[in-house]
Amino acid sequence: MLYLMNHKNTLIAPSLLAADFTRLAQEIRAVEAAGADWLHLDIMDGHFVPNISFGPGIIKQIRKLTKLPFDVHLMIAPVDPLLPEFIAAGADWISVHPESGPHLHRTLASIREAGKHPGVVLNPSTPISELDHVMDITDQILIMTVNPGFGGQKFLPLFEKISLVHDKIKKSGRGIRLAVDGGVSLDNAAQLRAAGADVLIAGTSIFGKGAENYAKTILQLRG
Ligand code: S6P
Ligand code: MG
Repeated sequence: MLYLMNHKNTLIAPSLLAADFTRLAQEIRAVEAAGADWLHLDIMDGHFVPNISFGPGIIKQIRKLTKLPFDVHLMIAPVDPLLPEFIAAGADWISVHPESGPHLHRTLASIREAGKHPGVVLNPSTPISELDHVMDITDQILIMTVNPGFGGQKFLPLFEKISLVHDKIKKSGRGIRLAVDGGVSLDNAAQLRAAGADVLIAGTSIFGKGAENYAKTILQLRG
């Protein structure tokens, strides 16, 4: 996949969780017009994480509203039985936590077999070694800089972990995307980019500022 090898640009993925859900269509169109690269969709089951968000039905409906790639972050367990639903609903990138199923390699392989981009999400306490034997079947590594479950939490400064994963990606020779999620803002974006992050996922720091500021914030996060 040559296009995976050639990226250098930072992508900005607004996390819909922080949008105004009474105006979902307008919010999605507004971040697309403001220059967002992906739309990040957080799926929570109240079991794997202590909160519930939305499911494949909503994804299917909003798929009609935008051409933005859907970056689906699954915080559900067990994750495997519901994968086909998210694939059918229109997910483009699907990232899973190693703790959400018994066979990470098998889960990632099934996402790839469906023609989607598999990703691995590491919680703050999840070791980098979880990536050791799945680098060849991963298109995105997502480092959590909060414990998953809620938007608007305090950023955990895991810059060293991000740099280590960046080195690991370099060694792999594959253009795996390195994403950071949780408390990302203008206060830490430059340092995250310097550590090697090339996808910045941001909820509160984009949607919290009002639609008139979406374009400016996205531009500043991108650096
Ligand atoms: C973690 C959360 C993240 C989301 C989040 C980011 O609980 O579920 O995975 O992507 O919405 O939001 P914020 O406000 O920290 O940028
Ligand atoms: Mg997320």
